[in-house]
Amino acid sequence: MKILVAEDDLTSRRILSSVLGKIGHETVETSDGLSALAVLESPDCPRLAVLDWMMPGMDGPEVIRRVREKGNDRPPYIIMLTTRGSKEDIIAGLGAGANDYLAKPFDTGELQARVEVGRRMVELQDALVESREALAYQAAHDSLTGLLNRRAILDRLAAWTMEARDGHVAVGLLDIDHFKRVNDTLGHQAGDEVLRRIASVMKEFCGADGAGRMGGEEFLALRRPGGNGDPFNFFDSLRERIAKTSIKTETGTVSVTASIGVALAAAGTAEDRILTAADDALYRAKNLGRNRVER
Ligand code: GH3
Ligand code: MG
Ligand code: MG
Ligand code: MG
Ligand code: MG
Repeated sequence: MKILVAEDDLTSRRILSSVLGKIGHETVETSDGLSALAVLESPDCPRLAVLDWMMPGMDGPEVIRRVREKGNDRPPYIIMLTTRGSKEDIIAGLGAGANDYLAKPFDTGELQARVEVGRRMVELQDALVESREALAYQAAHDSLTGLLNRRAILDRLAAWTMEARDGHVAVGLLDIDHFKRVNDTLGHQAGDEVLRRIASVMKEFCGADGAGRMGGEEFLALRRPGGNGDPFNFFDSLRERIAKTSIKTETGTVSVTASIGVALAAAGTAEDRILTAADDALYRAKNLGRNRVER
């Protein structure tokens, strides 16, 4: 693990580095508070730091205070080194945001043990951050296709219409035509494969941000304001592209068509009004023979 050693005294700094090196850590050394702060605020910041109390430029507690103020998804674990043994200083150091402290002159075994505690804390924290990120991803994405799920794409629509001000977000509600036949003739697995392929075509057209699965074989495609040309043409080329895509599955090769209902959403338009308008247009597209775009 990479560890910052911030200590102005050369001899102590070298000893710290060598002790930490012996238990397999790589150290970054600085001899003053400001460069310690710069290292701790860098994007590739070490996850663990041993910080001297008294240093030129800025003292240890002030460095810690600034690092904590700034906030960080993965905050460094900081051990304060101090010659002062007084309770007040320990309280001040911990109050500034240190995780632990070690009195100088330090005992090698104790330093290694405290760094080991720090390493465990950092690993625990990283695991928590990762599982939180994984949960957030799962909560926003459809597991079959990897597209945004219904709630996430509708949130995106709301956000884009808010940003649109005087433009419109074009909304295409897309439903695969006679999709039931794919399941009936080639099986459910093949049906799933078709859904994944359609999803990837939609991603290509709308970006991962602008494509979502509403449920079943129904998708939502968004186009931001300011895109070139009529949104109708945009959705019609999506429709055409889908119709031309031949999809290989384990049980056979198939192609499908889709019908799309288009509606325009301006800032302040209620979500259910947009969806109703798109749904009405989709209904017309189905009634007029499918494989078409209506608005
Ligand atoms: P229409 O042109 O009128 O839309 O006809 P359709 O057959 O596409 O529509 P219908 O609503 O009758 O059938 C949709 C089918 O989609 C029924 C359902 O079993 C299937 N389906 C929904 N979700 C999934 C899924 O995740 N995987 C697979 N394989 N099939 C699904
Ligand atoms: Mg010092
Ligand atoms: Mg249907
Ligand atoms: Mg359908
Ligand atoms: Mg449907």
